[in-house]
Amino acid sequence: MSLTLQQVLGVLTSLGVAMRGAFHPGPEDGVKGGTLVLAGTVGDSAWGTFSSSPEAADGRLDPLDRWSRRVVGLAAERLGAKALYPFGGPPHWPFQRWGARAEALGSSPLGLLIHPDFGLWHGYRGALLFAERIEAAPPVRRPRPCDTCADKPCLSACPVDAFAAGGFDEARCLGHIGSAAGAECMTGSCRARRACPVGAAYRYGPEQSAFHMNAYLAAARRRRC
Ligand code: B12
Repeated sequence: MSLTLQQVLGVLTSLGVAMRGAFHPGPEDGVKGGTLVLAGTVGDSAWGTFSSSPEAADGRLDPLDRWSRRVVGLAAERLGAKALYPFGGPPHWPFQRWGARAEALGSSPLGLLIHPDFGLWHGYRGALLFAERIEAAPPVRRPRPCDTCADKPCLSACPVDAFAAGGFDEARCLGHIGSAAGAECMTGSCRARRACPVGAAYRYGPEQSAFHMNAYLAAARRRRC
């Protein structure tokens, strides 16, 4: 009997990961296979499961990436798929491009993908690549919220104008969040991201925000060493 998307959803949900859409990759998607299913998070959907995991408590580096490898890896094993991850590069798998193929996502001025309901508060923990073609309807296209957002508060909320030049000035951001003045960005999450009115109900809480911001800062410092 052939696999259904409902079965994939069942396995991912049982492991605490959200299914973030599926599509049939073509040559432009950089992978060969019949179906790619994305796995990730929406708001705090996996926060409880992750924060009570052994990886979160063992004090070793990159707990969320190691948790993702275990959980998405287990799903792949159970379903006969190959697991791919958003981290571990470069080179990086094009998760944002895949995400936009799989769900009603659009680009935002911050470089993060925006969802009409979840806003900027979502991410990816892995993908399952299946050799077979699993029945998957294309995502229902919805208007991109940024197109009707006149004020674009995301572009003016950063205290050090890291988005002023039309891209993301990472050095500016890091200089600020690594200093005492950046404490609010660390615990309250990126102020530019928070300024977006879309998906406010999905905003990360202080613990989750601090975790992600610390992970980002620590990874950036390691890259520089
Ligand atoms: C390298 C990287 C970074 C770099 C550079 C990011 C950049 N802006 O260029 C640094 C370290 C700065 C970074 C920071 C952050 N990142 Co980052 N990052 C990545 C990573 C690992 C690879 C991206 C890449 O180079 N892909 C290779 C290209 C070829 O893939 P692609 O999908 O086809 O790339 C497309 C997009 O880049 C897009 N694109 C290019 N320019 C622009 C501009 C706009 C406006 C948009 C919308 C898209 C876009 O077009 C490309 C071609 O289709 C991805 C994970 C992944 N594997 O995708 C996460 C990822 C993009 N990051 C993510 C996040 C959450 C962050 C942070 C918020 C971290 C945090 N604090 O929590 C910050 C925010 C920075 C910002 N505002 O841009 C999420 C984004 C989720 C989402 N909602 O879209 C991802 C997908 C990781 C994940 N596990 O979910 N990141």
